Amino acid sequence: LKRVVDDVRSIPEEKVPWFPRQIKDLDRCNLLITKFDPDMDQDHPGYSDPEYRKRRAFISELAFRYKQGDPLPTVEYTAEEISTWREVYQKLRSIYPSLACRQFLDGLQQLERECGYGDDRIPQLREVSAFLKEKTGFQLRPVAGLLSARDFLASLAFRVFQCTQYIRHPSAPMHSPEPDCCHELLGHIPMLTDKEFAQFSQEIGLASLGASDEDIKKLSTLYWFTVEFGLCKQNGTVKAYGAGLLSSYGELIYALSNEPEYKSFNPEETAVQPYQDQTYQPVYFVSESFEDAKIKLRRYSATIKRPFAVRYDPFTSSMDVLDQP
Ligand code: HBI
Ligand code: FE
Repeated sequence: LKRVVDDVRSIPEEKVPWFPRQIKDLDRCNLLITKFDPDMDQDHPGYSDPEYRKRRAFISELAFRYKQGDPLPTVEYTAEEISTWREVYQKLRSIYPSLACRQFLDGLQQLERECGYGDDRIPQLREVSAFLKEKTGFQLRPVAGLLSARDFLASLAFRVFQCTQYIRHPSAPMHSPEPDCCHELLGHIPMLTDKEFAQFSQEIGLASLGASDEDIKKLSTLYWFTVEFGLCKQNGTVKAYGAGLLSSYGELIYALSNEPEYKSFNPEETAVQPYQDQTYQPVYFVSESFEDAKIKLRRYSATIKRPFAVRYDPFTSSMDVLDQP
């Protein structure tokens, strides 16, 4: 019989890496990877723009100060920021109907009708979070930049999506080396309005809790080739559902151009495929459908060795940790 254990340290196995047990613990899941940020990366389009860097520092501060349960901070975006958003929105919006999957188009349409999405303003995390919570139970929290894979995945287990709130540099509206609000709001959020996809995302998160570094690497690679750059079949044609594609005009067109290599999604193979975070992907994985990807991922997760199982309790927003018989 399974029993709930209070402390994973009581499990007689090698040390289990710390993981959040309550939604409040996500305040500690804040390890940033700074390799692509404008203060560190000489190739970042904002590297030599002190005004941009100052603005970024201001918006980062809102995320650093945020504690679970606080109202989400709002940002008064400048005319220049809104004009960057408009350019990204219009260009991408024009190619979505032919290249994005049905779930994405449905989600975006709902956001346009009911959540103020459009080319004239940047949606606030607060209103988007309230909308998502009603659709799929996902909520947002602000984050200052690219998070470590372990912390990012852990938050998904609680149906929390960590969202950047700054926008890319105006000199490069069609591509950003790091996540920005165009990537989150246009790439990720429409998909997170889909129940099937929300569950898929949470399951990757659940599989990551307390996993070894090696398994985290595999899960983040799986995440990369599905949630970020995934393609799926729909009515006999291939469509995009990955957020990295749906927020990058150039790569979205490239990914569906027949130029790159396509492989069929298979977690064991996908999890060890090396990937590119500097330029377009040379290879994309195509799944038969979401349902298919979810079933395969669930089967894969079951093979990850952990001395315990986790189950999310939505009534208390906490994890039940069960030891294995
Ligand atoms: N951090 N802020 C942020 N946004 C992401 O989309 C994101 C991240 N960290 C890691 C990550 N995505 C994934 O690509 C995997 O490494 C989990
Ligand atoms: Fe992303």
